[in-house]
Amino acid sequence: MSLHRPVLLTGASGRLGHGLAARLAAAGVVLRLTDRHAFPGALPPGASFTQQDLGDAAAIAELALGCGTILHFGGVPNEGPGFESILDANLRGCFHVYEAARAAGARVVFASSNHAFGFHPRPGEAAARLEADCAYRPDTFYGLSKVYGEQMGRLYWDKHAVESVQLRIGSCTATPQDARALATWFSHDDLARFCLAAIAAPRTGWAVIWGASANPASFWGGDDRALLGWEPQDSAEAWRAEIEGRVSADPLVERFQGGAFCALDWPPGRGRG
Ligand code: 15L
Repeated sequence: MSLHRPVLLTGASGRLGHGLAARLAAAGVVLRLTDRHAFPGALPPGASFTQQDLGDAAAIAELALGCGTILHFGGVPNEGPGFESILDANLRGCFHVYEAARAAGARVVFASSNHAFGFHPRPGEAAARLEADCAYRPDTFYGLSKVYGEQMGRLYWDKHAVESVQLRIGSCTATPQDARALATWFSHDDLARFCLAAIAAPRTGWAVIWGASANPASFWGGDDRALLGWEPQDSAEAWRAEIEGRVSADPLVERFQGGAFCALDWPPGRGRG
């Protein structure tokens, strides 16, 4: 792959896509941006923008033609009202992106999520850090849609030799927001450096990366980062004094990696302790 072929970024107007576009353009990446919502503010230098829904397979395929990489950040980014909310963008949309990648000969970087693993207990005396090949334990329909996306990448690699990197994003915010983020925080700069490495890597096959900064308290262990030559540089530890007291009063939220997502729709009457 190469930094010289254009890169298609879906979800470019979203919380992560917007800042990522600016950082990648500053590093010299030629970007084709797309989102169903208008791009907020001025376009980064050299970038084009097409307002497009992921539901239109032909339009996505056309946008991907000539691209070396598709950074797939589009889709519903949180648990919505039930299963229907993720069906179009996260399931059908992901299929359209993989079909477009197959036709274009492009690599996919899939914005997966820690919520595909949210019902794993947090590491401690009874549990070790998770390795990349651990079992999926989604905490929501949203998390389940990320399992589907990762496994769609697996299918397209095994059957069609489409390369993909599953980025299991923790908490990507400007600064870490609570005690859980001492483990899960992923800085915007580490995300951008990761994307540059994933675009430039000579070969990835179907690879998996935990999307977190170099946090000593991380929930996650080994992954395929050596393939990309990428290491995170930031750490949530610098904010420890400020955030370590920010914990939930709900024991259920504190027990599992997915935090508050695990407590959503938890049946009344089922114990939380
Ligand atoms: C995610 O996948 C969400 O998109 C984001 O809103 C956060 O909840 C994040 O995970 C997290 O777990 O902190």
